[in-house]
Amino acid sequence: MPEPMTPVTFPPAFLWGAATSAYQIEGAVREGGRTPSIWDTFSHTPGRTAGGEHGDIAVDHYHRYRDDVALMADLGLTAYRFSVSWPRVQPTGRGPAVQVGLDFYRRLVDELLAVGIKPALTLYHWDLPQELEDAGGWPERDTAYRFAEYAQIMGEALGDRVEQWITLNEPWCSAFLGYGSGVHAPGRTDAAASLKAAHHLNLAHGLATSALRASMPARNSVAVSLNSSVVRPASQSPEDMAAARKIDDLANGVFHGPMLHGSYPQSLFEATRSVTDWSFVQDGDLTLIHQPLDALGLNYYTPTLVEAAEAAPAGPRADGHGVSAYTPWPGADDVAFLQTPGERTEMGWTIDPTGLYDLITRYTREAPGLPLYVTENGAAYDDKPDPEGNVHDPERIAYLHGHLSAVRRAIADGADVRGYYLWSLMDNFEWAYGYEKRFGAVYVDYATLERTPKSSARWYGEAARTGVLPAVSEA
Ligand code: PNW
Repeated sequence: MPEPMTPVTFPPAFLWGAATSAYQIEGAVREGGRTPSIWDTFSHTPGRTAGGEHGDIAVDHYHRYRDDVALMADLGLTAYRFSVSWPRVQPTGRGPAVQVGLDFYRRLVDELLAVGIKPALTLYHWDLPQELEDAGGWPERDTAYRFAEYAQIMGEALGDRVEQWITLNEPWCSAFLGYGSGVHAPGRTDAAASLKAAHHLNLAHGLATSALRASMPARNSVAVSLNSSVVRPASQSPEDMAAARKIDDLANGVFHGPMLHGSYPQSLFEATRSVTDWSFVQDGDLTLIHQPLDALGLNYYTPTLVEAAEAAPAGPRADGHGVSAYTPWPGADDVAFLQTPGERTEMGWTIDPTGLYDLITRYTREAPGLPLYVTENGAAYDDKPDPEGNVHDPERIAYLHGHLSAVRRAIADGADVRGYYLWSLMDNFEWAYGYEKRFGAVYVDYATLERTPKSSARWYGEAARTGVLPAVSEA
């Protein structure tokens, strides 16, 4: 995409946010009656995360949330997306809420509101209470009902002060990285279970949406954040186009279909026939899942490039989703994943702002009238402080400039994008990669947990304060 020469200006009400998630930043895993989530168990299992790293302390946000909110205010952010740790609120995943857990999030929200930052609360960013996993986890239908109960508790507790609600973050990762390839917690490798998990996450979303509606003021907004792949065929050949459609079903259709349109794509059933007969979908489920939403959250990092292949032999594979002997793409052994050409971030993910434009315009067509938010977008780089202690990250500024320009272009072309949440506010626990991958706009020194805004944080803060993207050269 050509660099725009004229200033890139956003609508005045556009939200300039940053995003985090509970397990990645909070630490304090044994405080206030919190019990282990599947990510505590997984990260403490040898061999699961880089260097055996875990979120026991993370960046200690649980104790430093006041300072972190003050930092956001100082930068000029107008919105903050965080997630609630389910086992902090309902340690066993059932029964009455723990007051200490609710109080933590109430204090955090009040702190945000006091400085004029709009909270967006995600109910589930992957930290399932371990007890619910022991009872079967997401492949077990009851987990969806437990989630709805938890949503009800949260709606009653915080519905008076949080307007923006997100049910699930990236259920694709929960289902297919958690139960398929096993690179995420709980680390299971069972293709049939991963599709069952996907259906129960859909059901959980629908039931939780209804529970939130019933438990909080009608003015509040309910959305979901999907990791919405931009799947491109390597060529226009019918075989490559079919491969791309199959991956699109498995990445997008499996969630967007039931949530937005009330049905699974027929082609998804066909593609996965060798794995499951989908008999776990009960009469009435699609009605429960297909609840009216107030907005759709899109998380985007990089596009996915595929081609048709001979059925892949079993064995380790690297497809940009971590390395595992098992695939997160059930029924797609005849699809090969290619590296999109171009510059890459530290994750090995190719930088492609056009993908974000394509994603936004696609969902503008697919869900007409539904406001969109970019609920995650960002880049990992190998940031290091200079001798004066400053952290310069011009690559991240260029990444943000490119992707925000793509958002602006989509708005100009008629898309209703209401806000953008940079992933992430600060460096944090990057799941299976541990602390090595730094996504933050704010640098965290892991020895002292001291926070230092990188130059990208200043750059982004200026965009937030002015509504105009500063030039990239101001890095
Ligand atoms: C998202 N993949 O994770 C999450 O929502 C964040 O918690 C995470 O830190 C961020 O993106 C950066 O990774 C993903 O393999 C993890 O396709 C893996 C994939 C996608 C998103």
